[in-house]
Amino acid sequence: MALKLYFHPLASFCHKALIALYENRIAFERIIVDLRDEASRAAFRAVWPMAKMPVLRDEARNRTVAESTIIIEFLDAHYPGPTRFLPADVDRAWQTRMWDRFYDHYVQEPMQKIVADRLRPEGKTDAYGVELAKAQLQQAYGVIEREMESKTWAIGDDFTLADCAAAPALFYANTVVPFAETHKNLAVYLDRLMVRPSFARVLEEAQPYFHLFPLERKPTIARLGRVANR
Ligand SMILES: N[C@@H](CCC(=O)N[C@@H](CS)C(=O)NCC(=O)O)C(=O)O
Repeated sequence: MALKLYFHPLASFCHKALIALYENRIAFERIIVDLRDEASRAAFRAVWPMAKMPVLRDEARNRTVAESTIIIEFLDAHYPGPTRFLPADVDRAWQTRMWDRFYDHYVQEPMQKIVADRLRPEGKTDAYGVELAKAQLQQAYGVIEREMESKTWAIGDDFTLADCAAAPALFYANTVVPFAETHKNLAVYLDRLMVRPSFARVLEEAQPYFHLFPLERKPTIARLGRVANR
């Protein structure tokens, strides 16, 4: 098979790439990376020395593509389908990139910081860093709440790269710092993302691994149940 995806079914940045592959029904070989396993980690490092997932390998083009956003741009360019992840219109394109960056930097990264702190050795945790990450999530929730007052998807009517970024970021962020009771528009948006068939499939495949999530509160595919106002 021309395309290989190196990923883990629980990993949020991997979800982002999987959504794009499932949206356009692109065939690919799955290579599950287990970073706790020395052989798996070494094999992955040989493909991408930074050892950050996801990584896409296109054998037909002899290309190794790292970084979830770039993987989606690559798929959009070389394996286009009915869902276009980057709008052709230049203004809509920069808005898409801006919100993709927003979800990665201000939702995924603080969420990862909070989760990763639990995996640190005793005496090496960073309580102040976790406090700052929680505050940044709250700040981001406020921005998204206002933004999603009038939108269906992250930049308007069309599902784009920005929604691929938003889906796993909000899904795990809601597990770590729940927002269903405090941010209605945000909750409605997450519910909408969770019933999108591409992301619903990603979550279904991740479910058997949810018990490995290192916080007491585990992820759940139960919808938030907030009723859309439009
Ligand atoms: N900026 C990267 C972030 C990738 C990333 O942080 N991946 C996580 C999994 S969600 C990872 O590989 N973590 C392993 C580690 O940090 O050792 C992207 O967008 O792909």
